[in-house]
Amino acid sequence: MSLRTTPSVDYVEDVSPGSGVLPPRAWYASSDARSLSLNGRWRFRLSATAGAEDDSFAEEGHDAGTWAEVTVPGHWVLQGDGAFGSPIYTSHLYPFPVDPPYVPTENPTGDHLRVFDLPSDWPSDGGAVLRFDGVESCARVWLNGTELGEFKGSRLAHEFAVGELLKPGRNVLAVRVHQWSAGSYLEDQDQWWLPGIFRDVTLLHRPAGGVGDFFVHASYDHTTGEGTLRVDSDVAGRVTVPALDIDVATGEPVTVAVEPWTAETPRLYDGVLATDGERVPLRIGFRTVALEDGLIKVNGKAILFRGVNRHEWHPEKGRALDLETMREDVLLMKRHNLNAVRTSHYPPHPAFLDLCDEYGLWVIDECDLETHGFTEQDWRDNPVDDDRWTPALLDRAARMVERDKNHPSIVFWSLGNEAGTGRGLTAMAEWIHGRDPERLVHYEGDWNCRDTDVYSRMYAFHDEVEKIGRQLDGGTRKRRELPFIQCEYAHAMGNGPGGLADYQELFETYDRLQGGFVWEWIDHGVRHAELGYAYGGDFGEELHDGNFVCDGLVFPDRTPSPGLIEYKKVIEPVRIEGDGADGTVHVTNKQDFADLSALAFEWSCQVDGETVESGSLAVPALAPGESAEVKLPEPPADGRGGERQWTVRALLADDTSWAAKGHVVAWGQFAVGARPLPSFPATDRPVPEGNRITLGPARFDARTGALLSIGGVEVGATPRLDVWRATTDNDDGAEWQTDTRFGVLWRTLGLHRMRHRLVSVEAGDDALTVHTRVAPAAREAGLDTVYRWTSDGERLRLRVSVTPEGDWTVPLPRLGVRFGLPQADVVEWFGGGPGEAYPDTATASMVGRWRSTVDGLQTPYVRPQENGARADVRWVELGGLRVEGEPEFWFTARRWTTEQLDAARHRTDLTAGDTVWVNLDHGLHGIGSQSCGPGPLPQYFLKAEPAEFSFVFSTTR
Ligand code: IPT
Repeated sequence: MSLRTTPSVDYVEDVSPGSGVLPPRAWYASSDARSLSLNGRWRFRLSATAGAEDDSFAEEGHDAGTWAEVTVPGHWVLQGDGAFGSPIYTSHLYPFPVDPPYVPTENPTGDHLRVFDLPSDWPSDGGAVLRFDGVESCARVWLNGTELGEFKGSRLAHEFAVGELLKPGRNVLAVRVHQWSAGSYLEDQDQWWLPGIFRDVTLLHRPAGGVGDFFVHASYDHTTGEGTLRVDSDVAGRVTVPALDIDVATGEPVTVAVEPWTAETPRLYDGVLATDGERVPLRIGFRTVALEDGLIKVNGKAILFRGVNRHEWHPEKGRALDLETMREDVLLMKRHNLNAVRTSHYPPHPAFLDLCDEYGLWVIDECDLETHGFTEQDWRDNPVDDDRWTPALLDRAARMVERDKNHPSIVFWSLGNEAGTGRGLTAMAEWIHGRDPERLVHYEGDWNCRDTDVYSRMYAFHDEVEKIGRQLDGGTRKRRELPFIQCEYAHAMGNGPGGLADYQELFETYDRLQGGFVWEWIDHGVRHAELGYAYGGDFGEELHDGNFVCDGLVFPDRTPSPGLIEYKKVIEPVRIEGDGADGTVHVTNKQDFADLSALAFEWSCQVDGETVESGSLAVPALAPGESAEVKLPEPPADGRGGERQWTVRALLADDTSWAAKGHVVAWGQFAVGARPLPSFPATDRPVPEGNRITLGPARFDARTGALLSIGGVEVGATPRLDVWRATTDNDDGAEWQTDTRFGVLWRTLGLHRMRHRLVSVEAGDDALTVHTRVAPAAREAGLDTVYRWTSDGERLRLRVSVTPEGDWTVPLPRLGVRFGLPQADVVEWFGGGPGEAYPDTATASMVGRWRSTVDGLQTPYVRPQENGARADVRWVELGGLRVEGEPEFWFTARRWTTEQLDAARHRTDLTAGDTVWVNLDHGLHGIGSQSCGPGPLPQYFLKAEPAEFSFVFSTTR
């Protein structure tokens, strides 16, 4: 056999999808046909260009003994400790010149070699197929020295027929992978560029008479309660479903009474497709997806997506996910009340879709297609509007649909993401509609809905969404008749997203609004020895988009962020409202299909945040959409004169596949009466003594009015006005945002460098009054601030009065006081918790008694920024002090200053100092989601206006 010695690399820049590959087909695991996983350690050689090495490595007997090794599935840039290059992050810019279909000469190329023994009992009949589930971005393949072909389409399966080439005993599989190819132009998703064989490689025996491709059609007629099953199969055979007594020939429909499949009730029936040579297990879910009355309906009912966009991500393995990680995603989603996933922006590993079928999630399966970088040239030369590329687009559409068509969870096919518009997309939509008329087609870029069955948008502001809900948005006639979803909204970058509850209210008010998918599931931080988690720029990329890649509801290690906790509360499938005064609870089943029989309800009553009584609450098994009023028992007597409140929880009544009995699904809280405010008679008078003033338990500096100590507690830094916060990603906003970005304005105004001018210190009859003016350099605007200290002999009260002076056109980041304590560790408070909350992210903040440590209060955003505030705090104790608020306040404590937090780029930049910095805030500005969406709604602005608030300090030791 002779191999070329001068390698031709033309295929790399060829727009065609590839050659030598088998037609796409359904992805399944056979019951009886043999398979051999070729995952594991492979020999690996990296070259700098596509044609640096000849083909001889693919030849039998090639000595790869000096080569390195990599793990398959995997990305070579995440292996070898940097020896194999490093990841590149760009959001939408191509990291190479836009010169389609050409790619740079510097084209990292990984030669992979795997020698394997064919098991001695490998069947000799039939054929064999070699399957690659995902290779980025272009692969050329040889088996035992014979070239099989080459392909592109990174997150799609590709198979080669290899029966003739397999040998008993030793076989040599050679795969050359190029990081860049013409296909890269179609794969400009907002994520790390990560070359490699990153999904499974499997050798599959194909027995004679075995199953080829098949298509399970399982519909449900909600008017009769019957399902109709028809399995079309390339190779004729029989289909059996024991639980339904079904035993029919392939191609033949059969109708029987069934329980339907929905995301809420994911009933799957086990079946078998048997041909002469093979048996394939089926997991059948009966459901009918339709566009009816301008609504997306499943089984005759309109559904509401409570969704999320999921990229595949693991902080060490990149997009090479194992089954347990996929399951963790699904379990976390179910436990947080999510019911839908958009597989942004490519078909996921097929096992993930099995899990969606099994646990119950609606899926928008998205094609591996994005050409976003062409927006930089007004979409000129966009491959989706260039017939030369259409075969590649159709190949991608077919590879998605054929691979995934047997999943009941998939209700929409999505053409791709951010690819502009063009004939190629239309061709894809036409092909998909023809091949699978039983599902709907999605694509966001098509605002006229020429090719789609839904009007889909991303990051539309609340007011526009409301307009669309009211059908006042105009548009083409076709669009006006379609339902609306936000395929992306609520950008979860850093602290946030804010405004979720406001969106949900709209979704639940207008029928046309069928929900949305938060952007996005997980922060794509890369585990890094020095930085903790790396983001764009940390690998020295010449072009990058920084931490825009860390915008998930879970941190890189999948710990839920406060955003996920908030989302869980906002999308509760049961709404629990109530009137604490008259003891009525109003329960509504917000689900589309399931009644409430899976849930048990519990009430508890708290006095000052401590539960004093609890019991179970009988709530009828309400049907979807139904509500009921339920009476609470008499509240416990108001003996202590404390603050009384009810908490009602909905818990899983039994274990489910995704959470254990007792898991809290939803809750509501309602006050029995108003909070009694602390009474505080100012009985003591300030006593000046040299350079000190004593007032009750406190000592002050007579010259500056600074608080020095309260009782035995030294105060490291006196409470003084603070308006600054380490701007969040949402404060800073995206550069292309046209609305005001307050994070930028605040800094321009100088709110991060306020100066405090002491006007006077006055020891009066019953108060020590310190008058200051707080303002930044170069500006006339300032805040006249008066601190009035009084004491009742044991405690100390601070009243802060703030009057803005000059022209304040911007809201304030925060308004409160900051002080320092030399030591504090354990923190206890009565107020909102357990997690952080801000004005427009506070739905999940539950009023109660909470305990944490100062370190435990920090939210580990990958790029450090304002975090960790607790809402509605009545009192807090830490470092020997107790602080009570009049009114309730926002509490934050950290071992570094706001300025240090602001300057940090990674968490590893933050080191604990010897002071615990405490912020007691009267107000905080909202969070919004302007890193890629609207800023906070006006009702969450912290306006610069006159304010007065008080704190009562006492010691706890
Ligand atoms: C939108 C993209 O579809 C998504 O992939 C991601 O980049 C997201 O934004 C931001 O994180 S496109 C947006 C810039 C309008």
